[in-house]
Amino acid sequence: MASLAPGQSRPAAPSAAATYDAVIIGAGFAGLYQLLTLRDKLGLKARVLEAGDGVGGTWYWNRYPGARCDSESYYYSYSFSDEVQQEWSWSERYPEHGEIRRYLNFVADKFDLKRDIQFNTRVASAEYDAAANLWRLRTEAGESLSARFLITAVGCLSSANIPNIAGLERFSGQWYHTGRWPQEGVDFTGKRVGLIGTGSTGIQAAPVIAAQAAHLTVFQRTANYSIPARNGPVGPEELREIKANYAAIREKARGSTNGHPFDIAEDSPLDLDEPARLARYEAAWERGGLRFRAAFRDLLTNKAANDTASDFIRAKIRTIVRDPRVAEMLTPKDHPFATKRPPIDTEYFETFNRDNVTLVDIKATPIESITPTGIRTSEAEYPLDIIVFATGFDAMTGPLLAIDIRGRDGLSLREAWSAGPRTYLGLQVAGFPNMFTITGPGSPSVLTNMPVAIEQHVDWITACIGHMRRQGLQRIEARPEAAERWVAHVNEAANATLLPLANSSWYLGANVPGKPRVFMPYAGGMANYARRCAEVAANDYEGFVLAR
Ligand code: N01
Repeated sequence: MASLAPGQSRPAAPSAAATYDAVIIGAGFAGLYQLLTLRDKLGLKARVLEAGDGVGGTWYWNRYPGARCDSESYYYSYSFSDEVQQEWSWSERYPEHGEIRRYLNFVADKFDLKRDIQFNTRVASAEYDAAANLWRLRTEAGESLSARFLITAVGCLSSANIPNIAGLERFSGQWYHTGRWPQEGVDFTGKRVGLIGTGSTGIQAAPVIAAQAAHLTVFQRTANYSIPARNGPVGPEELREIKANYAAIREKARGSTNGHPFDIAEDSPLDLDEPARLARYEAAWERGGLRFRAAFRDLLTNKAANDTASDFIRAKIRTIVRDPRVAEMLTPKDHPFATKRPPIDTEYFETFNRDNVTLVDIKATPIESITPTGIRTSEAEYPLDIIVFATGFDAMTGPLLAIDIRGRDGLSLREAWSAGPRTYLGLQVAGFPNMFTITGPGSPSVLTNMPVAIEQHVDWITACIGHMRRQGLQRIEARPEAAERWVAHVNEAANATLLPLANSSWYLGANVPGKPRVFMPYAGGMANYARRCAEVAANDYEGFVLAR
């Protein structure tokens, strides 16, 4: 059995068909906080089932070189405990994956959560038993559990997308997906490395791999925009100020469009003359990070406004990258800036000025196969020792559909979502009573700073279950017509933005062959969404059926 993380205690295995008030799947940000509220606030008998051997969720699996958060540490964190906020000190502006794991272990230990987490346990199936009003779960190891409430805290980006490229099984070197990175790390010293994928992950990994490997070949399908992160240490003075102002910082994040505690400018780039516009973009570029999007109010709603940002970044790429041919290949042309989740980087474009880095455009010269010794495109063969797949995830629905979930009358979630995910508020699926999906499709989730979205969902679910227990209610289920209306509203919200213009975006499921193209997250804004959820609860949970 795997060793325990520091401070981890091993919970007893449950007896056959142990029954809980709630089973939570996943021990990342969402699962940990959900366990805490259900167990310690409501006094429920709750258990977390977690596939990994430690807490962390996305940060348990994503340990690839350069993996760090794109949101800033002081607000990519829990807000529910001022003690945690005051006791924990972040070392960098953007926390590295190991530091986030240490943070989550600190929280789990502080609240003694691990005694109710069963690690190394992957859930195979969950079926609703209507007669007993219970969810019956089976793990891959064959254990059975049942629970009144099933709460999925499986993350939006946890189901690795490994492209089906002919010949991979014959490759004689090593290959890895970034989202399943070996805990012991990978030594690239002296190796010829091929990196497929230039999303946020590939863009973080490329400079770090290039600095260590003998040679790095980046296989790019779609050129991407990226903004410099401007990472650095957080000094003691800054830390003191953050800790003194946490209440205001959190309030601002919760009241924002995407869970970030900063203001979005109120004007449009089209209101300014060119020198003033460029000066604004320069300042935003120098400050770095996802906040670049806040330089103007309408970058995601007005194509002409967006063009000015896209052109600014294209010009930056041409300035940074010395070889004009390579710069041209790296210049995004087929989608507006930020319609795919914008990466932030540390010397990504600069990496292509190194002698040991080659860029291959696999839209122009597609990969034909993986050979025993490398990758063959329509034009050339690239000898490799290691292949890194930074090819992303079967996002949002993938982790849920990986479990055989069945609601009323044996209806599988896969059938219910055959034309794309349909939820009410991203919290429940009609036909799946007492199942809650934390940051499920149809909620703001991945369009926000995740801990804000997670805390809002957990608090809502906890309040809902608390209400049910006080009222003696045993079952809550989304009404199909409420879900239909919500799905229509989710589409409407997406169509009011430029987001659907990115054809190959994972927001649309377009990165996974055969996946229905539906814009999955809710683009109407975090604060609006939270208000709507609060109204639903205040109106006696309108849109849900509650029963004894
Ligand atoms: O995945 P992606 P990611 N052949 O889907 C390419 C979050 N995140 O892991 O654009 C060749 O964005 C694909 O090409 P294309 C963040 O929300 C957060 O990078 O589809 N190439 C693309 O270039 C992010 O958005 C953080 O044409 C193939 C790349 O692989 C999300 O995770 C850090 C291919 C996949 O990009 C996902 O990012 C990192 C194929 N068959 C990620 N299939 C932090 O906050 C796909 N590609 C730290």
